[in-house]
Amino acid sequence: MRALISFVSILAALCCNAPQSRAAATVYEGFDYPAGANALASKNGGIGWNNPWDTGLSDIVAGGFNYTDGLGNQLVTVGNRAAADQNSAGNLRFLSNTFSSGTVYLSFLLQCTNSASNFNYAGLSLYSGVAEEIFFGDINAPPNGTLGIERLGFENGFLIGTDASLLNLIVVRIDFNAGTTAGNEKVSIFVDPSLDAEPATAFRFTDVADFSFDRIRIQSGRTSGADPLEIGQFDEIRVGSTYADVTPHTVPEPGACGLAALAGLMLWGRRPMKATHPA
Ligand SMILES: [Ca+2]
Ligand SMILES: [Ca+2]
Ligand SMILES: [Ca+2]
Ligand SMILES: [Ca+2]
Repeated sequence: MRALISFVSILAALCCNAPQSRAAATVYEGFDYPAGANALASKNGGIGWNNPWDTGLSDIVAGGFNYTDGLGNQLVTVGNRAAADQNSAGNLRFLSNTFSSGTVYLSFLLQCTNSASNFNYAGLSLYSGVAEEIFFGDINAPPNGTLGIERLGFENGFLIGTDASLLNLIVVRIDFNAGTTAGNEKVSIFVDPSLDAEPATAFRFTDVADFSFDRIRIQSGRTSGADPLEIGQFDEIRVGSTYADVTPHTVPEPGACGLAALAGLMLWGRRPMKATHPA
């Protein structure tokens, strides 16, 4: 039976994931750059950006992050990943557009090292010009090591039950001007969601103070010298106008896999039976 299971497992593994056509993100950064220390500075890849990354000190690390959801769907990825590895010396980059109305989706992969310590942080921020407006990641405030959202100058929110030390896919939906106060935003966050459809449940913040954004920053740091530096590793940053825009993926082909497995089982069944008792 163990051999049969192995055989079917191999068949399943041979069934490749099929590409699924998807609407494209309006902003994309897969960090398809050569690995190296402080190597993100001045890089100019991706789409939807107005200029290169600035001269911050983030590294490019060999090997991109990947994400597979519970259904076997795999996020489309390219290239390597970035690591914000020096104290409050991350990288910023302007977008081609200013986002301030309608529904906007943002997705990125994030894994934080040393996240559980007090007063250190790592995350992605949305800026309006020189002003940091909102931060997503591990906030430099308790409960430490939990993913959260910080609207600068306003309240923090925490995504209870999440763990910033793990590799997480974070999908943020911003409904501009849909907050409970006129002009404010409604923000919904999905952590490690299914890629094929927007989940019904989310961490929801229904009255986030009014903001817009035209710039993105990746950064980590600490606010107390007693704490180890937190390192945030980032990959596959996307902005789009639909959930599908920011979750492009390949899907397993159940039809082809099923047929292959069935054919394999039929062949298996034609093997000569082993005697279970001595003749
Ligand atoms: Ca990548
Ligand atoms: Ca560095
Ligand atoms: Ca921390
Ligand atoms: Ca607004």
